[in-house]
Amino acid sequence: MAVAVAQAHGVQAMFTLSGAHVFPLYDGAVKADPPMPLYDVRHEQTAVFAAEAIGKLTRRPGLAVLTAGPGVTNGISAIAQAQANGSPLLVLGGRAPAARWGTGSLQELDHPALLAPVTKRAATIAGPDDMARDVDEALRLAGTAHRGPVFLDMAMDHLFGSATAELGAVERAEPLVPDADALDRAAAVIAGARAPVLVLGSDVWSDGAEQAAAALARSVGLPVITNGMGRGVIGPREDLLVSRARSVAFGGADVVVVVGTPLDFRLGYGSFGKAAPAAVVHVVDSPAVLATHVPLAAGVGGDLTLALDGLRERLDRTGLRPEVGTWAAELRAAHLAAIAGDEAQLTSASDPIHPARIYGELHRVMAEDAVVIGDGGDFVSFAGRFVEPAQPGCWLDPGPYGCLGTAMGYAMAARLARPSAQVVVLLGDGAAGMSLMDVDTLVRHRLPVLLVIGNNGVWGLEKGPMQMLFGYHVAADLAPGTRYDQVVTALGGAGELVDHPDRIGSALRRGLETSAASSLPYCVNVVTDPAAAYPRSTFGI
Ligand SMILES: Cc1ncc(C[n+]2csc(CCOP(=O)(O)OP(=O)(O)O)c2C)c(N)n1
Ligand SMILES: [Mg+2]
Repeated sequence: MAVAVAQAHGVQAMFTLSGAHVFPLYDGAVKADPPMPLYDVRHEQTAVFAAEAIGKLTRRPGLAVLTAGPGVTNGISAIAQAQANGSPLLVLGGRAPAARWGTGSLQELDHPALLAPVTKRAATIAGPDDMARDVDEALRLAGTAHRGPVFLDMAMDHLFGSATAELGAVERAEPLVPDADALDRAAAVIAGARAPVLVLGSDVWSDGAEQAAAALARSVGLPVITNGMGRGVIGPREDLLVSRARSVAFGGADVVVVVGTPLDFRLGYGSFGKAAPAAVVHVVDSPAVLATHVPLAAGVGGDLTLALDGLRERLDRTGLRPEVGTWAAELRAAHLAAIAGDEAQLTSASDPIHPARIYGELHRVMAEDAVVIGDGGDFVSFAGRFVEPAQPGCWLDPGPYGCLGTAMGYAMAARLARPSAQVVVLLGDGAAGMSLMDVDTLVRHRLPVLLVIGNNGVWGLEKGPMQMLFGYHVAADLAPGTRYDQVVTALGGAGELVDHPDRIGSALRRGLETSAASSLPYCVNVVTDPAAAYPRSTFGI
């Protein structure tokens, strides 16, 4: 019944790791018409990360099924990440039998108490008769802005019971109409700007507002900085994109309009402007996530397409001040200068290999619709700088929760959600250790992806900062040159070690071709220079 309800909501796959507490859910998946494919993994975090990434990529809730006790607790980091990312997700958990509760049965734990802080709702389904209604409500809640994870568990004796229910059609929720006065205020602030910047974040994509966002930027000529899944809403060839001129833009802006992302550490907690503080306009998909920790010149909460179209219509009537064009041109020039300045690193012939060279080579082999996944520290920070997605919905980073270990789960989801696109997974060697065993899952389920490891033999993003803060470092070294490619090969995939810059390009090409031809993962394990740390001024704390 749960499976039928989930299918009615568009759920197409179940990610799980076996446990007797949830067998009836497998039975339901296998016997559903059509059957729901099961992707069985080697660690529950991979199941939840995969379901989360299905939510991110398809904008419909993903489904993970976790067995009672340790199955659920193993999934918690990924659930917390889904909460921080606003990813639509349903996690169904097994639960020790109700009839034995409190008497010491295997894996007895009251999960909802543990899950409540990291979900939109965490509850126990009271009995078989409530199953259809609760799952339906959970999927609705998870998929309604502001999106996020919902957790439900069901006692084993109830789950093995039976009930009947009428399944109604699933209607789309009505979009939340943003307040007209708030839109007027926001438009007035923008119309008075001399140096505005528009920031487009993940929820622009999640809320399906990428066209409205691009239309607003283009119609009024607003310079744009993108982040998270908002990357690619304005592509690299458009003059409005100024992401690489971030510090100039945020330093000189008098108005910053932030759409679809929180005013968190990634955006200086919402404080912009060097000489004078910039006025901040926050536009979000739900009033519940409007920033409260900084003064806002205007705040709009509601459906992002309606909000952005509403702003565009108001601004089209008034027009922006003429100096905005000069400011936008200055930012674009700074953006292009930063890109031109990358060239030396992207083509670096240094030996040991500079990680930037890997990105220089990737530029040559990556298709515009490639899904790029980053799981690691410095290696992924370099990716953020050097990889500019051409389309929205193609960039998967961990988001503000920053949990390492997403790689194989996100990779599974990307392969399933985008069957014909390249899937390029960028891994730090430290991060790789957290999910590499799930290469076995990619192999068993024939999910071909390219794994590129920036193997610097250190937890780079921790080693540098500890050295800077304490003058020494500890607990930051890994074994140098570990053959992660051989791990992938041993698990049934293929791969190779690259230790010379001139061999990166051909290895990447081979990896893409071999994985596509064999339907297996391929690992290009590049030994990089541990001294080539990502230059950073803040640690996000
Ligand atoms: C689950 C988890 N544990 C620890 C951290 C802290 N952390 C952030 S970056 C990082 C280092 C990552 O090292 P690696 O993947 O090798 O990438 P590198 O920085 O060396 O390129 C660590 C340990 C984290 N973000 N998530
Ligand atoms: Mg490393």
